This record gives sequence, structure tokens and C-alpha cells, in this order.
Amino acid sequence: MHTIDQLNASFAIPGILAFDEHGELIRGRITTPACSGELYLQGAHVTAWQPANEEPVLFLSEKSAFTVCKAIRGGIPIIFPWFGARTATPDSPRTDCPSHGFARIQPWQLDFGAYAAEELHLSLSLEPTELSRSLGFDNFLLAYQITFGRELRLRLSIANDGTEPMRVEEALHTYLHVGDIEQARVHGLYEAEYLDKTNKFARKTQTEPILTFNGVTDRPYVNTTSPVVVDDPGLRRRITVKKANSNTTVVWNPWTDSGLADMSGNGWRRMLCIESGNAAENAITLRPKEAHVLETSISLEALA
Ligand code: TA6
Repeated sequence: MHTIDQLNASFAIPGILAFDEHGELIRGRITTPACSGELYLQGAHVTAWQPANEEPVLFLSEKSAFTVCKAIRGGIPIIFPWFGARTATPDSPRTDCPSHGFARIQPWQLDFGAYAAEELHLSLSLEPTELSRSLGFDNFLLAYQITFGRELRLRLSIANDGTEPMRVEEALHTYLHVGDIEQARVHGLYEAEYLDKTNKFARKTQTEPILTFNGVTDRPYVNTTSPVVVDDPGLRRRITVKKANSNTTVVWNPWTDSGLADMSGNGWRRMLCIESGNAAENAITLRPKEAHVLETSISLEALA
């Protein structure tokens, strides 16, 4: 793994990209005419993206930890190779595994950084680690491309580097910053089926054309490829989340008493997770040497 000095020597771009330490973690700070942003090498975790003259688009809990092997609360955690709690299978009976997999708590390698046309392009990768091997994963390769600009574009590539099929779940677990969750309105999931995690994953269909929030909402929507649009009267803006090669969209707000120690007091009111991925019945199985590329982009416009 690169040290901060090596990262600055190899990848820093004057006035655009520089690396420092925050808590126990290495952080990259981005400032371009188009946007500002932040990324941690642990988990290749984007924690901030803010187009010029706009409010922050990603929510980051003031109480988040920035410690080794602990997930950051907010931003865009990368969920791999399982979503939520690991389900025991004959080949892997273990259930004492990190929630949402290991990718978000492992140090990624920065491989590429370039600035062009007011966009900063970064590529990072993750290969098997001691932790992933101890959890039975030693034949994968992950690559992650991030483009910071007027919009944020993300590409997560997963490759099966082994000789056996590999079944995995994945998600870009985006925490959007909203003015007030009680005013937020979500378009794009009408008549889509979801598993209601607040009710034993009961299978339901969204009957209301527009999703609004008045309590805990925790729904992996399955077999949906449509973009999701979040209208946020609180910040007078519309956030559009587009995606490719993703059949699952997870919508989450923990509401008042989440019991999450790293969630700030009224954080629940200012966050909404819209996650692009492939989970549950949409999990993907990669044949040996096969790869899969999940893409998502986030863009902003003023709310009319
Ligand atoms: O994506 C929604 C969800 O699966 C919720 O059920 C909740 O657990 C959330 O993720 C956060 O999970 P974490 O492991 O980061 O506390």
C-alpha cells in the first residue's frame, strides 16, 4: 500500500488532488472548477461530492468513525461480496462476517489519476486480502473508476480470477443528502417489487406512483433497472441516479431510533440511501475469468 508521501509524489495534481490523513485513514481531497470531493483509500470510499455553487450531495455522519477496518457512515460504501448479513450456504456456513461484506473495510490501491476537461478520473483496485481469504474469497479482482465533475460517475468491475463459478452480491450504497426526508419524493419505483426488510423481507409491490417517507424504510427493490429521481423541496433540487447492469435498487432511511452509534442525532432527517446493485435474487454468478461492470451516475438539477 502507498504511503501518503508516495501518493502525493505519484498522484497529486497541484490545486486539484492531494492526500492527507484523517483519523487513522488516508484521504484524497479533490477541488476542481466543477466540483469538490473526498475519497478514502479504505473501501475506495467516496465521502463527498459537491458541484460548484451547490450544497453537498452526499450525506456523511458527523459521528462516523475513520478507523482501520471500520465502515464509514455515509458517502458511498462499496458493498461486496454479500449484501447485508451473510447468508450461510453449504460451502460457507459462517454467518459471523462483516455486514455488507469486506470491500468497504479494506485498503484499496490507487492505480490511476488524471484531470481532463474539468473532470478528475481516478481508478482503484482491490485484490484478495488476508481478511477476504479468511472469509473464503481469494479469487476475485475489483476495479473502481470514479469521475468527479458536474456529475459523479462510478464503475465497479468485478472479475472472477478463479476456476470455479463465483456468486456475489454488490451495491454502491449511496447516502444522498436531502434537506428534509419528510418532504422528499422518490420517482421511478412505481409497481416495482421489493423485499420489506422491516417486515421479515415480505415480498410486496410499490402501489403508490411516488414514494414518500413517514417511518423506517428499508427496501431492496428487485428486478428494476430504471433510474431513480429524488425531488428534494428542502434544498430545492432534484437528484437523478441512473444505473447500468444493475437489477436491484435499495431504498433506506433508518428514521428516528436507528440505534446506530455512528449516526448523528438528526442525521436520519438529512439522509436517504438510493443504492444501485445486484442483491438477493439479483445476485450475480460469474464463470471463471468472467467479469461484470456495475455503473451508476448522480446528477443534479434545480427543482422547478
Ligand atoms: O442498505 C440498507 C441496509 O442494508 C439497512 O438494512 C441497514 O442495515 C444499512 O444497510 C446500514 O448497514 P450498516 O452495516 O452500514 O450499518
